[in-house]
Amino acid sequence: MKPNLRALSKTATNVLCPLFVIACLLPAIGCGDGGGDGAEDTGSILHASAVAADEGGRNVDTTPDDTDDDGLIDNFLTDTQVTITFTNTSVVPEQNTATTLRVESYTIDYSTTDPTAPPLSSRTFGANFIVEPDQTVERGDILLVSLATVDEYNAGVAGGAVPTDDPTEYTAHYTFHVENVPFGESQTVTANVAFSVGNFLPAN
Ligand SMILES: [Ca+2]
Ligand SMILES: [Ca+2]
Repeated sequence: MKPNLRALSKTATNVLCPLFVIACLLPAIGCGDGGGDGAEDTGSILHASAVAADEGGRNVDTTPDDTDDDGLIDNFLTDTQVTITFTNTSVVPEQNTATTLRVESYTIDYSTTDPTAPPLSSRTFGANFIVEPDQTVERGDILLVSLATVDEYNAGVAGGAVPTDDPTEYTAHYTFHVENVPFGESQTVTANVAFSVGNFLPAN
């Protein structure tokens, strides 16, 4: 059964429009706490933050390894993922203004403070998960560095962009593209995650 979105939207509009009057007053007293652009239009503030890394930080391996010295590679490269929590809260906490949000995609821009390290291209990945009002969702499948980006790094180094420091420190700047489900409005939320790139050996 396909839900009647028009009816749903109309109902939500009827219920929530009075609350938006309150929500729209809020920026004057500073609701822009980095929860995401567009929050004032939807009644929801989405927070995104990376779960703390294990000791040793986030390491992205650039080179497959032969860990037992039998001449055969036994540690292959994989995409590196990061766990990020998303929390959907009301713009006006006392008024329960939050509505259902769907994270649809995310774009990662990479930066490094190492001027000789290879620049890494922005990448956009699809997503499709819901964060209900007052809910926190933990996603362990958010890409941090794909194999394509590792290839780009290796090609850059091979081409002469040799980092000063090994491993090389980068930061992933995330922009999550979010749709407010009942209203069809878009909003974004950002998060930053630091990581290291180098030839690492797998942890035992
Ligand atoms: Ca081996
Ligand atoms: Ca390695």
